[in-house]
Amino acid sequence: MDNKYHSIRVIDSHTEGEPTRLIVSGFPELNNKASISERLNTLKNDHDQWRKAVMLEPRGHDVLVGALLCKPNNPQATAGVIFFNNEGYLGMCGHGTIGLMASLRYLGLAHPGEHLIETPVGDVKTTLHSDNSVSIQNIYSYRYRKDVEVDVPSLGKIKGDIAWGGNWFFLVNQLLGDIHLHNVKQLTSICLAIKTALAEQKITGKNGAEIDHIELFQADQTADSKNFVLCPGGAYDRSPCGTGTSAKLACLAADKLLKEGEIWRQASIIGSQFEASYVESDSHGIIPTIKGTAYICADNTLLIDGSDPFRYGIFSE
Ligand code: PYC
Repeated sequence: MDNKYHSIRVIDSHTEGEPTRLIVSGFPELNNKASISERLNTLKNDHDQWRKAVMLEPRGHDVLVGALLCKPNNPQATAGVIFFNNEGYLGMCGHGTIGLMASLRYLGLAHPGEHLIETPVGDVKTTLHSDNSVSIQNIYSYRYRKDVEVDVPSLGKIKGDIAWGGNWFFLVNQLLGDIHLHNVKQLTSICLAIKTALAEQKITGKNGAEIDHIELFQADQTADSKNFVLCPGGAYDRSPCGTGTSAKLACLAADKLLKEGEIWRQASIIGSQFEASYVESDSHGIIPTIKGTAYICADNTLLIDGSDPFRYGIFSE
């Protein structure tokens, strides 16, 4: 092949409708001795153009979550992973970890059984089941604040809980719009207005962390609840969102509405579902387990032509 092309091998999958692009090779070497969070910082500070090349148009799009396959520090771990999207980096990604496991299985790098995965925010235990479904035992999740009021122009005062499930979420139980695919535009603008108001009113997660995921809920006939999750890049999660479901379980546990070990079925706006449960961790938080299924969509080589003015994607500074 003409050596003006730089090749990046990717495996694309979707987990309950939400896509993950696993980067198998072609990214710059990050120091394998460094922790996964240190490697995330190196990627972000020194090589961010490669994230843009695979996440932004014309090779990517705003719904896609990227997962860079990394050599783990712990020899007992199967892999390390750094998650990102069109906007930047994610601490953890539930649907992405399920997609990662399906892709590792496709590549022959993981067989049914238990696998430890290193992420920038901690280790995640996963189980690859023989029927292709995957369970992930997420990191410590907790509700940080209950019934926080935010004044949202055009909506008025909205109450929500702030919770951590590997990303920061603002969870609104009040029905603000029908959670249905025909209503995505309205739900998106509601969530964007809430996110902007939270930032303007300096309502944050712990230690001033930005709340970058907004989650709305509605009753559902086939599950315990249906959600709509707006992700930081402005796209909605097609899956029920692994970290968002973890944040939901943390709130349910704190309100004593769900017992340890009890199953919670969280549906997404497209009707796909995660099965979730938790074990208590301490008086404040829980360890959630999320189960879902991912399917392989493509085994691709992305080509980056050195003379392409859009080789690092289409973006505005
Ligand atoms: O499944 O945790 C998740 C997730 C985060 C952003 C998109 N999906």
